[in-house]
Amino acid sequence: MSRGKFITLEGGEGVGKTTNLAFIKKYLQDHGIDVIVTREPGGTQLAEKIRQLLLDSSSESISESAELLLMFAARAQHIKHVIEPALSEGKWVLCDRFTDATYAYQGGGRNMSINTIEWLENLVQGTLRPDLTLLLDAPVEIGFGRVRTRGELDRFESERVDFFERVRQAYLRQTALYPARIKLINANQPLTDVQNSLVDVLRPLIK
Ligand code: Z5A
Repeated sequence: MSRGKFITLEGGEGVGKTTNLAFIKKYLQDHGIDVIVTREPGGTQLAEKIRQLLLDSSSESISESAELLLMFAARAQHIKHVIEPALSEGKWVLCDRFTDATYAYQGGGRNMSINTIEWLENLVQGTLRPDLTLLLDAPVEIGFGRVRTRGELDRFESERVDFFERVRQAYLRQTALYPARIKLINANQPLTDVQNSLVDVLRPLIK
């Protein structure tokens, strides 16, 4: 049996990851692909507990190093218990955020060392990298406008606009570094146009 494909969906707040995840799942299933959908931080019992700790805005302040290590701790569990087993069984894995988010939020947003992130990436993932990453990109204020009416803000959502500007720029740097893997999708257009762009990228992969 051939190994499944690993697809990640990335982008800043409110760009439409959750909305488009459901669309991509259906598109792949309609083409006969066995796909599981998961997310980071999270995806296993322990990793979801870590997610709660990371998003809780009422907890004690979390140091930048602790945040980075918790992201990778959750990722280690997720890879071992969900991602690798599914890929080995020939299933495709569609994941809402992965390590590009660490480069963007901890590297870009928090200005943490890229070398340290790379070191942890190699330690935790070995050779595992996504086959395809779809980066939904939109100006920060567009994403904010779509989601800031949802009520209480989590620990990341409470960050200021300049934090999210750095996140966006870091995502764009990742895209420039890995153009074959990361495909930039303009998320600042009507949903049907975003989804047509997604299909254009996905079509060659399922042939
Ligand atoms: N994080 C990190 O720091 N480091 C890491 O390594 C990882 C994560 C893995 C949790 O992420 C936090 O973890 C995240 C980074 C950090 N924090 N932040 N910010 P998350 O993915 O759970 O949280 P999120 O990014 O805040 O997700 P979100 O706010 O739910 O956004 P979204 O999923 O991209 O958006 P959506 O829910 O699909 O869409 C939002 C609304 O816009 C909704 O009403 C849609 O109907 C609407 N929408 C979507 N597309 C369109 C278009 N094209 N036009 C108009 N309206 C649209």
